Order: sequence, then C-alpha cells, then structure tokens
Amino acid sequence: MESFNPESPLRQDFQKEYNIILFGETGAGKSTLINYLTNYFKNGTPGNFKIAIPTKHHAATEGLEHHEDNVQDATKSQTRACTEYNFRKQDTIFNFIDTPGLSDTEGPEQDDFNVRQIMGAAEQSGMLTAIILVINGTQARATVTLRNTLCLLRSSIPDVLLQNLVVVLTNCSVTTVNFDLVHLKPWTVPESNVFHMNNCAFSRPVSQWAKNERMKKNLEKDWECSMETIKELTHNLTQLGRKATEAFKQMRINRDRIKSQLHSILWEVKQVQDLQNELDIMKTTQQHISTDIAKYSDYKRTKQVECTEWVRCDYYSTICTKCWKLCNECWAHIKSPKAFFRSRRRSTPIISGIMSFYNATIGGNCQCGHPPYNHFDDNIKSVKKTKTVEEILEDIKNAYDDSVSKNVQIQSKIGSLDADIATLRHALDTKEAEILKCCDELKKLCSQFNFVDELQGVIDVMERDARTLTSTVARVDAENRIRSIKQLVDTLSSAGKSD
Ligand SMILES: Nc1nc2c(ncn2[C@@H]2O[C@H](COP(=O)(O)OP(=O)(O)OP(=O)(O)O)[C@@H](O)[C@H]2O)c(=O)[nH]1
Ligand SMILES: [Mg+2]
Ligand SMILES: [Zn+2]
Ligand SMILES: [Zn+2]
Repeated sequence: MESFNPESPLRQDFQKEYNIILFGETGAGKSTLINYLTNYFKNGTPGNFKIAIPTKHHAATEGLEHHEDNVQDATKSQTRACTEYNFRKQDTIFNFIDTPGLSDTEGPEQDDFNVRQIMGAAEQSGMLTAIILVINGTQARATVTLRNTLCLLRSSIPDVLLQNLVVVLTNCSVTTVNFDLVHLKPWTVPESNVFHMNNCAFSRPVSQWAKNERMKKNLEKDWECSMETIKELTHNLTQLGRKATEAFKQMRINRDRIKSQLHSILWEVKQVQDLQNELDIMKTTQQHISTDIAKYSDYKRTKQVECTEWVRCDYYSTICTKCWKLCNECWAHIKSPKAFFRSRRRSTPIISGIMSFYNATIGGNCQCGHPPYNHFDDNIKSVKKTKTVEEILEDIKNAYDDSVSKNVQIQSKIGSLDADIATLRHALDTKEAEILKCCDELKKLCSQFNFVDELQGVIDVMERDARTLTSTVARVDAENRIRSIKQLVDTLSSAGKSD
C-alpha cells in the first residue's frame, strides 16, 4: 500500500491519528467518497473541485498518486490497489485507505486477490479506527453480486473490528435509500454509524450542469448535504475506539495456510492416483505371473520304466555273463542230489560253468553264441519289473524359475509402492486435519468466515480429475477425499448459517 501525505511529513507532531479503511463493491463510490473527503478537508467547492482520484470527467488536481485503471471503462473495477490518503484537521490526522472494489467483473480470482490486498492494507495500518462499508443505497434486492460482496466482507472482517463498522450508503439520501440493513445480518450497525450521501458531482462533466441553473442548484444542495454528512462522519470516527489489526494478520496466516494445504492436497491426490494406477498395473502383471507359476510348476514328470532284476529261486539255471540271460533254465531243483553235487563246487564258478555247459550242450558253444566259460550256474531267475522314475523338463523348469524370480521382484515393488501410497495418504490426512484446524482458528477470529467458494473450487478440480481415472481403487480414493472436503464445506456453511 502506498501512502501520500500532502500536508505534513511530521505526523508525530499531531496527537490524534485515525486510520480508516473503505470496503465495498466495485462502483459503490469509495474513490468518489475519497474525492469528497478531499474537498471537505481542502475546502473544495462545486466551482473549485479538488480531485485526488481522477474520474472519467475530472482530472486530478491534487498531484496525489492514485491507482485508477481505465477511468473510461465503467465495467471494470477502477481502483486496482490500496492507497492511503491523509488529511489534516487542526491537530487531527485522518488516514483514509481507498481499496479495490469487490465483486469485480473479472471474477472470483480477482476478488480473492483484492481481498488479500485490502486485508493486507488493514493489517499494515496497525491500528484501525473504522472500517467504512461503502454500499450503493439504491439496491433494493440482494442480487447475486450484492450477496457475493457481503459474503466476501463477512469473511474478511475480524470480529474484534465489528464495533468499528461504519456504513456509508451512496447514491441516496436518508429518505430515498432502498438498501435494507438487514442484508448485513448477522452484523448490526448502530444508526449513528450509518450515513447517506449522494456524491453525484463527479458523475458528469461540469459543462453539463454549469449552465443549467436547476441542475446546478440540485447539485449544490447534494454537495452541501454530503459535506454536512462528512462533518458528522469524521466527528463520529473520532468517537470510535481504535483497534489493533493483529486479527487481520492472523486471518491472513490461516487463509494462506489453508490455501497452500489445499494446493498440495490437489497435487498429492494426483500423485496418489498415479501411484495407484501403477500399482494396479503391477497387480495385474502379478496375476499373470502367478498363472504362469501355476502353469509351469508341473516341470517334473514321472515315467514307468521296464527293467530286469535277478532274484533267488529254488532251482538252478545257467546264465550267460555276456548276454545276461538264462541259457538253460531250471535244470535242477535246489534240493535234488544233482544240485547238491553241483552246489558244492559253487566256489569255483568257472568250473561250475564248464560243467553246466557240458551238461547242457554236450560240447561246443551255447546257443547264445558265447563260449562256455562265459556261463555260470545259480539258483536265480530274471524277473521283469516296471519302475517309476522322475524326469525334469528343463525348458518348463526354466520358465517356472523365471516366473518365480519375477514374482519376487514384483512383490517387492508392490510392497514399496504400497508404502509410498500409505505415506502420501497419511500426508493428505495431516493436511486435511490442518485445514480443519485453520478453519477453526479463522472461525474464532471471524465468526462469519466462509471458505466455501474456495473449497468448492478445489472440489471441482478434484471431481474433474477423478473422472479421468482408470484405476478403480484410485477413483474410490479420490471420491473419499472429495467427500471429506465436501464434509468440511458442509461443516463450514452450517456453522455460518447457525450464527
Ligand atoms: N449519483 C451518484 N453517483 C455516484 C455516487 N458515488 C459514486 N458515484 C459514481 O459511481 C461511479 C463509480 O464510483 P467510484 O467512486 O469509482 O466507485 P468505487 O467504489 O471506487 O469503484 P472501484 O474503484 O471500482 O471499486 C462513478 O461514476 C461515480 O461518479 C453517488 O453517491 N451518487
Ligand atoms: Mg475506486
Ligand atoms: Zn549261452
Ligand atoms: Zn551268451
């Protein structure tokens, strides 16, 4: 905020100093009121206007700085920044702060920016004597714009300053006013602090009325009334106690905190959703891997194999050591004398073999083709058996091992993603809690505080983002977040209504 003191740089010489800030809808007549105050303090007259803030038809005369934008364009808020105007009356200084108007046609973001500026200017003033609500007194109905302005006002003025509210109804007189002060509810402003003014002198060029006696007369009459009202107004201001503006600061801190938390919530919800999408993809992959593991787990195969085993029996046979087959089966029972006789020589199998050979073939090779010394006698026989053997199918086992190791990897990735998501969710919960806390603090400072629009904006963004989510888990999560912010909105608005 800029401060201009045209009269005296030595403020400390003066004993009484009053800081007054103007609040109001765009076009309500705040800057015009400053111009009227300029004329009041500097003895301006309809023949000799003193203009601090230029208008469409009047150039500035006081060489003061101002922040009027586009004075030719009436659709936009004219005052773009807060400016302090200092006036002296004997031993008293009045510092009036002109501010940008609320319900700017440029929308809620501009409003938000302006509210921040205005509250900042109020905070900077250190001590405030009054907040003057400048309201166009011709408004009979609570239009959307008026409701919006009042909502912004209620949300930005701390309770400690409600005793210092002064209302200036413009464009009207006490008899022509249409604005009903009940619109200000639950605020009540004592009648002594409500003023009516018709500050019409700067609405048209001097040329339009200077030569029209009737117009001139009317204008001069209104002018006189306004000057009278300002006299009363300034007197009343000196009667109000000054209040420290610390509450504005605390409100600013909490508002900023809420905003920053809301922003990071939006960002983190997106993060959670991205991670959740990734997690979903991984879980699908893991399902495929599990199917593969089940599919390839059958890499062992059992086979029935035929084999020959030699077992004892109760008769003797001749066996070839080359062919491993019976060449002469069952030529004597184990208990027969022949067997007994032959078995005594069993310690010399070769002789036994030769003997058996002679016995069996009467000389020459056996029918198997091998010579006699390749044969022996024994009470054994060959038995055919089937055995079960296990076989490992290598490529299937490789696929199985591969799937198992992939599963281990993905499991650990899923684990760390789960942990990341849990951390983010926790951070989100903390932020939601902090927003609640800040809202509580704000409610204590300003019982009419309402952040619903702000929160609604965040909800809109979240809902828009949620619609694009592919992951069902992420969508459910987003919906839960949206629900909890909505709950916050409900709590805030019902608290507002109950007041
Ligand atoms: N007839 C009449 N016109 C007024 C009165 N107060 C302001 N106006 C006119 O209304 C228009 C807007 O007035 P401003 O003083 O610029 O309004 P403001 O509140 O400073 O507006 P912003 O800077 O946009 O917030 C101007 O054309 C003024 O001449 C009034 O009491 N009576
Ligand atoms: Mg203005
Ligand atoms: Zn043989
Ligand atoms: Zn043989």
